[in-house]
Amino acid sequence: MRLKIYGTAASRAARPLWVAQELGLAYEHVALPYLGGATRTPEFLKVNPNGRIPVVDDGGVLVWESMACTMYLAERFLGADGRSLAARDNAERAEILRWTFWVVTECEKDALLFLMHARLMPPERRRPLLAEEALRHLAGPLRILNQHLQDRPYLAGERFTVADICVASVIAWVEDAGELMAQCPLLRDWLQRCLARPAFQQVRSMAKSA
Ligand SMILES: N[C@@H](CCC(=O)N[C@@H](CS)C(=O)NCC(=O)O)C(=O)O
Repeated sequence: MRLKIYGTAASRAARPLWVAQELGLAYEHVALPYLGGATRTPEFLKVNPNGRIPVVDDGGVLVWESMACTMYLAERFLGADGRSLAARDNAERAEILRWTFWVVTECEKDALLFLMHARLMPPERRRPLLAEEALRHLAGPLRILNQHLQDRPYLAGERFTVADICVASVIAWVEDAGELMAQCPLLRDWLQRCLARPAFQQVRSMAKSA
């Protein structure tokens, strides 16, 4: 198959997989795990010298970095119904770029700290203070996104775009941080709208069965 997406759905590969599912793309899923050295073999290092997933291979064009993979697919492909997740004008392009860079630089590290230390790591290795501190750091940026959502249902305006996928896939890591979500009700509702989409639900069930 011409299009391949490398990386288990239980990883940042969920981001490009979500785009592929939204658009109904035909792709081969090479569900490499991120533990156990599968991303560090000489063969995979030729695909991504960083030794990380996800990677999109579009007929030999290799894209790594999850947000780059996600935006590449959205720019490159339309859905079968002609639907696009990419920018249709400069105003949408500005929203997609700024919120995607924002979530990676302002939110991802803290969201991941919370996920690891409050949810994923074995209880004896968790450091609850790190998880609490991460949520405190996130409160400021998430209030800004909450405010942005005051007069639009999606990040770029009236329609769902790749910006929603890039941002929701990070904020989903703190989805069940009840107090934080209660402080940002518009963001909480937007996140639920995004995560309820059939394409995301498909990716979530792929992750559960991984
Ligand atoms: N900034 C990178 C981070 C990629 C990353 O850390 N991927 C993890 C899985 S979510 C991985 O491949 N870990 C395996 C390793 O580092 O050996 C991106 O967004 O793609």
